[in-house]
Amino acid sequence: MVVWTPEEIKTITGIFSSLDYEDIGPKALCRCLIVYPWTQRYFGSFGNLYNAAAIKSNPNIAAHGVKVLRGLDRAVKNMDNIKATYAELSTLHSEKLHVDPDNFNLLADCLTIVIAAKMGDDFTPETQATFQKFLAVVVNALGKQYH
Ligand code: HEG
Repeated sequence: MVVWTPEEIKTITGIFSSLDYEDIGPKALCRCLIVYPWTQRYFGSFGNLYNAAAIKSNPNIAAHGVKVLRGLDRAVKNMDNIKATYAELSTLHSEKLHVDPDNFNLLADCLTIVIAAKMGDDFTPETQATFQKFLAVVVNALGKQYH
């Protein structure tokens, strides 16, 4: 059972309340697809992913990036119950989409980098520690239904 301090909850809700999903979501997903090109295999029906420019201007990828952040929003709103909140999403990624769960960490790291770049000096080591803890819980919950 994950325990959150009031300070950690404040940090996480603070980050997400000031986040522009339409900006950060696409940037994080694009970065993941460009830096780790094997992650592109799950998006074969999304159109042109030929190079970095194509990925960054692909509207289906942008829309999916926003969708992923909205998915994270559910974890923020249910911080004491992330595992149960993500049970169905985990089953979907495992049984239907067959997404290798290692990829959750890759996307989480890309999201951290994009948010760090956006927040600049406000992304202190303490903020990073809390954000990494949050993402670790999310990644763990998304991997729960794999067997
Ligand atoms: Mg996943 C669908 C969230 C990582 C590939 N992802 C979805 C959906 C959500 C979501 C909310 C829509 C589910 C639905 O339609 O009911 N994804 C989500 C989160 C994270 C994540 C929160 C991790 C932080 N996803 C992830 C990774 C990959 C991936 C790492 C592949 C590298 N997701 C993926 C694909 C779909 C979804 C291929 C289906 C897209 C579609 O066909 O529309």
